[in-house]
Amino acid sequence: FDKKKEVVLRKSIIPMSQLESSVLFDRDTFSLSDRLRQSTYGIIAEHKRRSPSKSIINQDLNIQDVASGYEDAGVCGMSVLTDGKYFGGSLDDLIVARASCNLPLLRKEFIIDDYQIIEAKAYGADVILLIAAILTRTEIKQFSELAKSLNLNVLLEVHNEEELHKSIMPSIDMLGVNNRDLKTFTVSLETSKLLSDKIPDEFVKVSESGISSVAAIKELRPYGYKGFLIGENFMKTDNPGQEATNFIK
Ligand code: IGP
Repeated sequence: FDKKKEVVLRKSIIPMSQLESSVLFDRDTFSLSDRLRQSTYGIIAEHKRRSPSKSIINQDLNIQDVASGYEDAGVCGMSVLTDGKYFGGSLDDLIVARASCNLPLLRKEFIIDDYQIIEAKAYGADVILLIAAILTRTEIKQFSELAKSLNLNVLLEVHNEEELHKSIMPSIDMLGVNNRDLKTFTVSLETSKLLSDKIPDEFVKVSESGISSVAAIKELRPYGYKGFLIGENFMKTDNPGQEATNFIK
């Protein structure tokens, strides 16, 4: 897992104190969980150029156009992949998205260090993702409490009951059930259905991955889901914002 090495190198180039004195670091953030609670549609639209499961999805778009297209469509938030190795993203993508829209932005990243949370805020994110499969309960507590102290929302991602039990704590805002198994890449909406009643009501429930139709969302809503994270289905088209409008009417 060379994320650790990457973080060590990044830290040596831009020290944490420098990030903390940046213009974006000191700003009011948008709350994704509030928007999802109030929304009828609950779409979180992702920017993703490629993925380990599908290789290239779309390399030809400007992230400015994608961000403003999603905003015009009326989505609740935008997820920006910043991992370079597997997803072809970067922190530059995040900062360009920040400059292009006023949506709550989720930094989609494998977070394993406080430094990445400071980075998330300094590059314009409002929300961080924590993945239960790669973190201990102690780490989840440390990272989510740091995020809360910076006024960032926390989306905690789980794939099974064990991960869910390990992760429940008050510093989490939203619980995301990933329908994709990160080890085998198989996708099943049943994962969201099975875990829904195990998630306490105070958390906003988000269903993530493999959602490719309005029918799928209609199927998941009765299970209490208020958020739907959609990437590939939008990004595989020439106009992701236009495709997103089909999910908001
Ligand atoms: C989006 P999809 O199937 O609509 O493109 O999925 C999102 O859920 C997926 O990109 C994702 C992800 C992650 C990526 C969910 N959890 C963790 C990287 C890391």
